[in-house]
Amino acid sequence: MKVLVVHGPNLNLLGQREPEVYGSLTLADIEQELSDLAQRLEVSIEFYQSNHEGEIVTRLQEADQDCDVILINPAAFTHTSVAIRDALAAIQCPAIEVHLSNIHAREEFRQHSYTASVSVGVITGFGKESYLLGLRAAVALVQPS
Ligand code: CA2
Repeated sequence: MKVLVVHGPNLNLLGQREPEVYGSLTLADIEQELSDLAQRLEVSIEFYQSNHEGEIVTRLQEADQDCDVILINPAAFTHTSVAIRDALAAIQCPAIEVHLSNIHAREEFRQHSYTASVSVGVITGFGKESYLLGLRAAVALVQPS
């Protein structure tokens, strides 16, 4: 079983600015924790980060061929991207949406997600734990006990 983790724009800056909102861990720190958990759960995991909407659309289309489940933090594209929504809707591979912050407790423009309704579910507001819970949810989805 293979999980693809997709990080949207500016998440490569994690840990460098706005630690009060997004925590002080870097993206590499979060990926290390996800890799450790994936090893314990005996699943393979791959990471992809892009600041470009079209590149994310292309990677999602490719994921349909090489992955079983997607964990995605579309970042700002959550609130703007019909293209990423359409890509998630077009592929067979299920997706779980995650956010570090609680998007429903923030500015009004962050409270709507274009991608939530084409995802299996959304985990938002638990910092790095959103990703770790998302990975557990992804494994449970594909390998129900
Ligand atoms: O809470 C989340 O995970 C978000 O997806 C993060 C996005 C934001 O646009 C969403 O509304 C919620 C922002 C990711 C970029 O994070 C930064 C990290 C360091 C410095 C500046 C931005």
